Amino acid sequence: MGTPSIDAQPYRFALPPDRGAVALLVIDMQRDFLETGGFGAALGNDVATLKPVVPVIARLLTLFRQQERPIVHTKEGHLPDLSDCPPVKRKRGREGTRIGDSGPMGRILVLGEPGNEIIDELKPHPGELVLGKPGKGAFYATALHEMLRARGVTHLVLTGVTTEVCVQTTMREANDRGYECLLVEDATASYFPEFKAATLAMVRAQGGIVGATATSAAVLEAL
Ligand code: TIU
Repeated sequence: MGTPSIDAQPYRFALPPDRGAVALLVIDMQRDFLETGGFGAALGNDVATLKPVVPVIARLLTLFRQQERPIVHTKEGHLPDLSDCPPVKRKRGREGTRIGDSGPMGRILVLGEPGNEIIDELKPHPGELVLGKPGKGAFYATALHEMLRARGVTHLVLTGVTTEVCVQTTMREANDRGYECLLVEDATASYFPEFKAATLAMVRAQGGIVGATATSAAVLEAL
């Protein structure tokens, strides 16, 4: 017996015949994370690191729209009174740049503020679900599971930022709820490239313990 390879991925994301069963999840592609003056920058990150995924997600959106498959956009943010923000989260970070504080794009990580808007390049189209979420995971304290079940969605194609925070948390939540999950390798980014690489590896290790990963080229081809 040798050491098991962390790249081993016997798990296959097999496409169901029903087009409507495969949804594209675009996680937190909002100004807060991708533009200067938002939450990501306030945490000390270089927001330019995330930019390369924008055209890749745009291509996936185009195909899902053409094929009339379900699309869900999420936006991380809290209610203006911060009643859905645990104090432990609010007290983290530097004074003046914490959740709820005022910044160049409005109040940081608060729903409805300019920083909470999805970036122009990936603006949702009418009819697509846009979901505010108070947690890192998109299923926590939201109706996402019910919304997906009501539409007959069984398979999720995950994209967005950041890989090891909101994307990975959401993928783990989805896996535990019985969804087939595929993370698109070049459609997700982290401020820390090594964390992205580790996330992709841990998702697909152990026979796909959390799901599968694939390039956008492979996804576009398969669809
Ligand atoms: N800080 C960080 O990497 N991410 C977040 O706080 N939220 C998301 O990942 N969306």
